[in-house]
Amino acid sequence: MKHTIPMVAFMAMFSAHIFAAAAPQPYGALPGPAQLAWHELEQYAFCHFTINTFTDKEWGYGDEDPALFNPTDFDAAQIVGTAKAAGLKAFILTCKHHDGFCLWPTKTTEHNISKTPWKSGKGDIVREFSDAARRHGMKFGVYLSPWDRNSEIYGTPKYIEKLRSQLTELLSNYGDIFEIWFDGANGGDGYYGGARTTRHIDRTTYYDWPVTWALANKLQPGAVLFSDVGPGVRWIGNERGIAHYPCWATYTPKGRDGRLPGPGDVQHELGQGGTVDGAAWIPGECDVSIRPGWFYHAHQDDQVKTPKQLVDLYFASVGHGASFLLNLAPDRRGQLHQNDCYSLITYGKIMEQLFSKNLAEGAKASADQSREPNADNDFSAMRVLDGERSTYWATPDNTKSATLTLDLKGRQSFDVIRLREPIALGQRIRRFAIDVRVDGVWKEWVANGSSIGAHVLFRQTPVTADGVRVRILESAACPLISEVSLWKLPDSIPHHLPVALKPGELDRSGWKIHADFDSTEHPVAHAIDGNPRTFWCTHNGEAREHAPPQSLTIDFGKNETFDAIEVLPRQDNTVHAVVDRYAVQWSMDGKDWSKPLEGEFSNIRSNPIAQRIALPAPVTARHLKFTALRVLEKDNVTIAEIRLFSPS
Ligand code: FUL
Repeated sequence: MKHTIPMVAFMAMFSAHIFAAAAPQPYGALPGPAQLAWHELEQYAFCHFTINTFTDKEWGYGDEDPALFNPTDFDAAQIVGTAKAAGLKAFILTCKHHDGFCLWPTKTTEHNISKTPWKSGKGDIVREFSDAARRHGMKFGVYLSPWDRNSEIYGTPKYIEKLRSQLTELLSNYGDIFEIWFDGANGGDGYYGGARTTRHIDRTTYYDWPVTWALANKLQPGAVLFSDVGPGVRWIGNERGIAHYPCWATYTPKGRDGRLPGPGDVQHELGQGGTVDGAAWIPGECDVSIRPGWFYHAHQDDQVKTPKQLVDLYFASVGHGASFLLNLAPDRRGQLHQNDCYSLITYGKIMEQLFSKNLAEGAKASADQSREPNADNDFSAMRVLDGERSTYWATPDNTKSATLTLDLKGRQSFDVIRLREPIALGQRIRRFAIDVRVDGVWKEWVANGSSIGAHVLFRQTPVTADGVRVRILESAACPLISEVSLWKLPDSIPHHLPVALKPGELDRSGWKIHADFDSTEHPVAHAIDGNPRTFWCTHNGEAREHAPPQSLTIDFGKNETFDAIEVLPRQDNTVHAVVDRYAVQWSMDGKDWSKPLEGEFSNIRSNPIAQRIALPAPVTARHLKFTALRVLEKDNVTIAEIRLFSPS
């Protein structure tokens, strides 16, 4: 007995040592191998290109003649290559949309590509895209609509067999598939083999999803299965490409009626943020189209999202912890329109520039607590800087809060920070804040950090600092971090589409524009964005209108010579707030302005076309001021576009 106490103490010390040196235990729901691989993609392409491209519709009824599908100059490499240039890592094709038309020569229905004039019925669009994706080093995925408005047996159990046969064809004949996309949409009515009726199905039971999912898993074990409820990846709950923050990778789906949900029956709102400590690992995916519609419509050519909008979407999706599924809509040639190409390629360049230099490189990382190393793992704070997702800084068990500090290699200027947890061990951190050290003083930079998971990015006010500190305030299990990195966005991100310059028109891409009153709803930047539908408006929706005189000023960034100014009034069929008296002035330095040249826009009420102000003689200046002196009807000011022309 006499030896008991020292012996117990010795054992305790010994086991504490063993315990401390062991790797941390996983916490909560965990990702499977296919999900771990999927998390590394972060952003990838969707492609809606089928019969609707040729009928100008978003949903086909199912009665479309396959002969309509006839791209004049199909080029999978142009589409996939542009997606690659945008930095997208994979490509998911709508192999069959709701109209039931199959883009591959399926044995399950006559309603397919072999009945089209394209390549005399010998073509296979799924093959073309899957081959092109592989050639470009990108993964390939398939979208297969469960709803089929063409099939005469839709609504009967036999249709489920047909759907599974289609799935089997797609998953057996086109190589490795990384994601299978099951759409929850089901509008009821359709052609249904000529019945032209409405068919209701019970979304929770009709498709018998567990059996279909098991089939998919058997044929493609490396694929993640997408639907409103997963089981591999969940819908984020909107088609705007925006995840909530926090956005947990774990999720407990809830059905509308409280039953265990099937796809199409889930409370979508919940998908936006997931569930903290949710039942399963089902991370969110943000799907959004680069155009207003999912399919190509020529009248939307000027509404393609700009590079700036794509960057914003990246931060609202990947930045919040979800993935970014960006839809591309090839035109009737079977290629991406030049505006889409411009935005995608420019977006790719911006992101490449953003991630070209990690400003945390060369820093020294330390922590107030670190786990003891063992033979396999070091667990030190320096692991957050080694660029490896699988290595990480770890704290001792039972730790719930800790601080990690980076002493940067000198002063660094940055505006983006990315954090990662080693997700193979679960999503653990619940709350954190980030400070930066500026001139020796710590200042809070990110206040409300919560979810991290595979990735979270914060785009903040640019700062020049020599230290960064991550304060973990709450964690469900001892916190682990595999990456802290710092980045700087390029100074200028194009916020307009390229528009063919009119003869003599000055290029507006480097211009900076400013207004006396700049509204958030209709910013003055709209006056030089090349889009005639958008406009600057000094009424911001609130009670107060900002009445004339109202000025906008433009800095060309260099001296320009011009002899005409063109002003386009708003083009939305109203004369409210349309300018009909103006003054223009110019300046070399933005301080000393020329005498105002005043004038009127005659007949603008009846004919609101572009108005040309011809200057008496060519002017060389760096700045222009346009002042609206009077408007029609309302008490605020609107301008759709302002352009300058050099002397011919
Ligand atoms: C929706 C569909 O109804 C749209 O047509 C599109 O395919 C989109 C990605 O999913 O639910």
